[in-house]
Amino acid sequence: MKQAIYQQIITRKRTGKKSFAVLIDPDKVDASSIQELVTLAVAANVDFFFVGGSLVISSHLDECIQQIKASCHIPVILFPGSPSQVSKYADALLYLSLISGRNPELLIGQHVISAPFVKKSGLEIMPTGYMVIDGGAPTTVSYISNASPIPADKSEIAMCTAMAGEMLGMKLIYMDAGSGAKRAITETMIENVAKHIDIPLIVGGGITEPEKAYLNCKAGADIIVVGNAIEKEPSLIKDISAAIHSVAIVNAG
Ligand code: 1GP
Repeated sequence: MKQAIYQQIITRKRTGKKSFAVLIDPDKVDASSIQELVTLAVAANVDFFFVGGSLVISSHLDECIQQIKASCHIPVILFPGSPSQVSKYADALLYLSLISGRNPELLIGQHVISAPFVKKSGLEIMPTGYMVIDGGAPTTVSYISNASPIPADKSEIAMCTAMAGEMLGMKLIYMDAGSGAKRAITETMIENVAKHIDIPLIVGGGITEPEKAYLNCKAGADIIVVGNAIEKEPSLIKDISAAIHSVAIVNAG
């Protein structure tokens, strides 16, 4: 099993470095906007591209990833909304199990159906406990999965869910308030979850400002994901990246 990207994530965590992932939804970009994002991301030392969306309607996922790969060395990690969003051109795949929900299809059902296809892709597979947190607006994932998000003020539910995910063998935990969330995840919840797990913690959904990204990292997030805000204002990449990379945690371990 390939592990290069995961090792990179782990090494960054061990050395106290925070990472920035720019989320690209193939439905919302064209060749020229991809080029602009890549140029800005390279200049800002962005660590990863996440590519995917809850509903990828267009069919240019492969082309989108090929274009990114041809223009830079930033690793491309698939963040799929459904099993059809797999592209062999990416570097790795967040193999998501919706552990905050109780829909068996998104916990294991779709994985069973797509397993041979996913394995054949040759991608690095990163088992990820995916937790949707209430962000004040119904998310596509909650609607489609018919699964309610974890209430924003129930840190202990988030903490226990993440701990269970880690003990079940997940390699990453992704806490998501949903794309375009009205309220991003609170630092209280991030801190609570981060304190109780050793695996890297990804946080995203509704982050629109460098300060919020900075505070999320201080609270214990290892990777910050931003999509919507950058779609609206690509130049934000520079400031958000600088804010995230300015957080250096002295790690005794
Ligand atoms: C959504 O976490 C991602 O799944 C990013 O959210 O688009 O709100 O930045 P935004």
